[in-house]
Amino acid sequence: MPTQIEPALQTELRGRLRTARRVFVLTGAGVSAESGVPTFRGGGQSAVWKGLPFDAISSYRMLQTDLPAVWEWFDYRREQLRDLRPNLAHLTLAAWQEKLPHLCLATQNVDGLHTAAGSRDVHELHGNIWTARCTECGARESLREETNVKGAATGARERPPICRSCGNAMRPDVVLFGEMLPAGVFERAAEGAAACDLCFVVGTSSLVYPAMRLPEIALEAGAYTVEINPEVTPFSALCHATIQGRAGEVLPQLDY
Ligand code: BV8
Ligand code: ZN
Repeated sequence: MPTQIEPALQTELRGRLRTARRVFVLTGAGVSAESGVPTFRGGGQSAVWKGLPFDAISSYRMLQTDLPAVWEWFDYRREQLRDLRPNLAHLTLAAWQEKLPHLCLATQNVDGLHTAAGSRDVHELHGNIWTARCTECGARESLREETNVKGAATGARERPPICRSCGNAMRPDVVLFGEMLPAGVFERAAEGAAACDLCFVVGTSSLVYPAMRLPEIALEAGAYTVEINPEVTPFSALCHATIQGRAGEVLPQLDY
C-alpha cells in the first residue's frame, strides 16, 4: 500500500519548501532501497557477508588484517549495484536542487546513485564504492571500467589492484568503521546543515556518527526538521515532523 501523506502535513511541507531559503538533506541506505540496493541493518546485527555483521567486514580492523576479504566484499556489493538505477527519491532530490534557491545534499551511501540521478556537489560522507585509492600515495582510480555493462569481467584487475603511480596496494575509496571521514567533507556538509531553514533526514537508521551530527546541527540552528523512514528511529522524537513511508513514494508527494 503506497504511503499517503496526511493532507495537512503535505500542505505544510510544500509551503515550507516553496519559501525555504536553504534546504539540507541527509540520506542513508533507505533512499536506495527502492532501487534494489540492500540496506544494512534491516535485520539488526544480521550477518551480511560470510557470517560477519556489516560493521565488522566494513571496518578499518578488517582492512588491516585482510585486505583481500574487504575487496571481495566490495566487489560483491559493486556487482549487486552494477545494473541498478536511481529511483524516484534520488530523482526528486535532484529536481529540487534545480528549483530551490539552495539545496545541500549529504549522503552516507557509497553507491553513487544521487550523482547518477543528476544531483550536483553531493557530499559523499563515506566515500564512493566505484573508486579505488592507493594505500600509500592516495592516488585514486575508477573501478567502473572493470566490467562491461552486462557485469561480465573484462579483465578485472588483480586484487588488491596495484597503484599505477607507485606500485602499492589500493583499497576501496570508502570510509570504514573506525576511520575518519575524508578531510573537509564533514565540515562542508556541516556548513550546509548550520545554514539551512529546512532539513530532511531520509532513509537512515540514525545510528552512525559523525553523519548524524549533521541533522543535529540543523536542529540546533533552528531548522524545521523532517524524517522520512518507514520505521521509527532514535532521531524521530527530535524531529518537527516524521513521515513513516518509503522515500520513493513520499518525496514526490512533497513536490511543489
Ligand atoms: C569515526 C561505508 C572516529 C562503508 C559506512 C558508539 C557510539 C557512537 C559512535 C560510535 C560508537 N562506536 C563506534 C562509533 C563510531 C562509528 C559509529 O557511528 N558506529 C555506530 C554504528 C554506533 N562511526 C565510525 O566509525 C565513523 N568514524 O567515528 O571515526 C575516529 C576518531 C579517531 C580515529 C579514527 C576514527 C565512520 C562511519 C562510517 C562507516 N562507513 N559506510 C560501507 O558502505 O560498507 S557507514 C554505513 O552505515 C553506510 O554508509 C550506511 O549508509 C550507514 C548508515 O546506515 P544507514 O544508511 O542508516 O543504513 P541502515 O541499513 O542502517 O538503515 C536503513 C534505514 O532505511 C532504516 O532505518 C530503514 O527503516 C530505512 N528504509 C528502508 N527502506 C526505506 C527506508 N527509508 C526510506 N525509504 C525506503 N524505501
Ligand atoms: Zn600509489
